[in-house]
Amino acid sequence: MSVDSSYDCCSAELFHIGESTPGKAAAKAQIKFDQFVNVSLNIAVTGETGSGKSSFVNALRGLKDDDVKAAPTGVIETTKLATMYEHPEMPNVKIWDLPGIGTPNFKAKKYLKDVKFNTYDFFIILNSVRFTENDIMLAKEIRKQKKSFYFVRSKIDNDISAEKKKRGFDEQKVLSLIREYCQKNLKELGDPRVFLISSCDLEEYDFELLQNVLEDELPEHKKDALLQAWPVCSAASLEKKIKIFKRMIWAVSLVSGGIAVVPVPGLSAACDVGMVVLFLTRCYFAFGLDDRSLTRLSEKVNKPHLKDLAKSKFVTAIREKALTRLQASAALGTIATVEYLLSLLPGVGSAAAAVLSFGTTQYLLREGVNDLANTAQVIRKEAGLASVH
Ligand SMILES: Nc1nc2c(ncn2[C@@H]2O[C@H](COP(=O)(O)OP(=O)(O)OP(=O)(O)O)[C@@H](O)[C@H]2O)c(=O)[nH]1
Ligand SMILES: [Mg+2]
Repeated sequence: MSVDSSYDCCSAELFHIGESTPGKAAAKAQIKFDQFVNVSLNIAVTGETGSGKSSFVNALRGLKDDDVKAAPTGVIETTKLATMYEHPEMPNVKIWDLPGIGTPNFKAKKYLKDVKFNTYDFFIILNSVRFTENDIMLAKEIRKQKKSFYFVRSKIDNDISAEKKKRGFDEQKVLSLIREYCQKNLKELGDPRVFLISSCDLEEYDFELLQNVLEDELPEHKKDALLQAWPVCSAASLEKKIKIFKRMIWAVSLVSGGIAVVPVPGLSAACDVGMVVLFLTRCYFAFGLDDRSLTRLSEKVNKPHLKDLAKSKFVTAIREKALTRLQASAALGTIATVEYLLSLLPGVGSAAAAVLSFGTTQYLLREGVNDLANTAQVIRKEAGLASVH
């Protein structure tokens, strides 16, 4: 693979994105990249007291309830104020644990005002039994405020393990019954969908379906934020993540690729090497290759050796060289880190890092994303989880 640093190497890309000059293309790429790492996504999790809100917030953040940074959960832990939890690795994604709505004199309008409803992109309304008058009142009020809501019937694993003990147990039948029962309560809202979920096991039930529906309904620029942060819950969800990272390679390469960038006012000026490192590090976390995700997966499938598979060139480099706390900050990447990453590639001199060319950056990112993607796929396979057919 040639790593030509000249202008010409990206003319095909310029044509592809419909820009006439490198400067304009780079400015467009910079906006794309800035959106990719910085667009805010605020998810509100609400519902009755004890319905599993805090556990769901933790699950969305890839945390177990007993992790240090987890939202407190338990039979007597009650969330009384709206509490914001940043996604641990993607701070632009914020998940809000809202107070329970269980009181008898619940007033939806006041509740929404108190929790500052305008902060959120959408609401998830949880219930672990059946949806009640309060849930319905809240949904109506959310609709009035022109926001979206999604009903989640939580703790499905409890229902399944209770039903399993009965003779003639049929999981699909049980799930259909729960779904119908919940939907019957929600008729007056026009038959909204109900997602059956267990925060203890995101690979099961409707968690992936919820991801797909959110993806369909979110505005375009918010989708990538959702896809990066949403826990890997199926082979298809991993594939989607791989795709969005591959799709961004052109933008990162253009901006950090030695082309004079027209300054875009108001955008964070992520420096060249910072972008490269930030991008690959995000990819590493999004694919679930970090220690915490791998430990969680190993425990779930009872295969302690899974971590031994996360030792490819780039996975090791990213794990060792940094980079546990991700901010869209130029300070994050150092020339030394990028030089180190480049040294993993055959045919690229380390001095190249001082001025990254378009070709070099694209080569580095392609190799990096492929290496991380392959490793994540191999680990899924070894874990015995379903793969894409
Ligand atoms: N089996 C199972 N238990 C769950 C699940 N989600 C939550 N729980 C348990 O249900 C209990 C209540 O969960 P929380 O997440 O604290 O509920 P909450 O809605 O935040 O409660 P409040 O803050 O008091 O309103 C805890 O003991 C959780 O461990 C789940 O999906 N499956
Ligand atoms: Mg709580």
